[in-house]
Amino acid sequence: MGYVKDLFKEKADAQNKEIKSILEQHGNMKIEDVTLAQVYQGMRGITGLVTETSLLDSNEGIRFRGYSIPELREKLPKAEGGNEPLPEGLFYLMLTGEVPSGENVEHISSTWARRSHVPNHVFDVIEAFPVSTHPMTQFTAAVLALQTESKFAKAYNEGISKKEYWSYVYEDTMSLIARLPRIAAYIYRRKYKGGEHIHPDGMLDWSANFAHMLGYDDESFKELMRLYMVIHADHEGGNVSAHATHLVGSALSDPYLSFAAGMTGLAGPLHGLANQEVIRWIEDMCKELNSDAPTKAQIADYIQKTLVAGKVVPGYGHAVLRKTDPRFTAQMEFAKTHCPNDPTVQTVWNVYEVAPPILESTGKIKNPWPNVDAHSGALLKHYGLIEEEFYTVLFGVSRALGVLSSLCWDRALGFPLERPKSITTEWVKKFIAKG
Ligand code: FAM
Repeated sequence: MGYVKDLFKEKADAQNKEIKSILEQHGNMKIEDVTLAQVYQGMRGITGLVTETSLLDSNEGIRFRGYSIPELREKLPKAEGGNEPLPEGLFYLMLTGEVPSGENVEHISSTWARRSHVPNHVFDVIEAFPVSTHPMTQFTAAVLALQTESKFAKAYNEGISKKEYWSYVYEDTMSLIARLPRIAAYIYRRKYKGGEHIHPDGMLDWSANFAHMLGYDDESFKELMRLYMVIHADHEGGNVSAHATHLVGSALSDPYLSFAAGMTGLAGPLHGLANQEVIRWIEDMCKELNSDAPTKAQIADYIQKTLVAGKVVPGYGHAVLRKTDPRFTAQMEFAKTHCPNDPTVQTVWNVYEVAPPILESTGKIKNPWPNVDAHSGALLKHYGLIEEEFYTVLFGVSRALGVLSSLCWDRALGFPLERPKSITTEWVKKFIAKG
């Protein structure tokens, strides 16, 4: 057993003990009341899940095991000559709760490089789709096709003790994360580059190899990929992709099946697909105005027009956050260093100045500030990755780090089948009548 796996098990055993004692002493403690409005309105603000990997504060943004994004950018090991954190390090942190050394990160990198082989039938499944198929559909189908490789499913089938679940989920997690860049790059090159595929380079870190297989060998694009893979990885447990992965995993569906569920959720425009929608919205605005640098007044008019048409302004608003998303700020800082004069980047910054007061003035939008998706497309476009339909796949590859390390915790902590109670409006009416 590898030392990361040993360390994870040690941490999980300790956590299990602690949870047992918390529940013995405080299991009946009430943490909040639930209103009917919350039940009808997307369960906002109802605490109902435990996710150990990260915690979201509505004003401060995400913290991974207690560390904010600026702290991660400082503390996590970097590639040689690089300034951005390596996502392998974030995975290690989310899984074990410890900040990794350079050596720990190299160990994860080389494990993933070793396990990155994708069987041919997965490519056959991708090839069976018309090229025009949305990349997220191809991606999710490819993950399902890869389920043939699940060690958990095989072991379960053969009959294993509950105590061993975590071990097979861990193995599947490591292999699935290792394989995702190859699958994603294959879909990209098939759809947009005439099927001219690029072989992996086993000497590169996970993100740099991904960039390489996509066809972008520029060092600063590799840095962007490292940052991108870190900031999109996890956003506590209630968001659609994390919650879906966790929910499906609770039925003991293996990590491939569970992650595919998360990805079908990420593919929705109110969640991960928003990064595609943002760049389309900006491009539609530029087309309509016949300008690649719309003025702030023009942007303000276009926002009003979007709202009047009954559409959302993509990249703005959040179910939990109430301030500018630090994932937006991290990308803005990256852009200030690498591409401050890019016209799309400048438009993103102008939208940031103009949009919040307009959204706030509607009186109903709870968070008028930008989220992670408001910035990412402009950066990708700057480096030539202009195919916006592909952007959510990048988000998905990154999201695997968070939702799968959480799945390891779910099984190591022995979490049961998730099954909240639902009610009908008829039930509600009777409940109200009873007073
Ligand atoms: N533009 C226009 N209207 C918006 C809006 C926006 N950016 N954000 C919220 N609203 C509306 C919302 O549609 C709702 O309208 P109705 O009452 O008419 O249904 C109202 O404001 C209250 O919504 P809320 O309570 O402020 O937000 P929710 O918690 O219901 O929804 C989001 C949160 C993210 C779904 C919503 O803000 C939105 O649709 N934003 C645009 C899409 C987007 O950027 N999604 C990405 C979120 C992201 F961080 C991620 O998951 N990757």
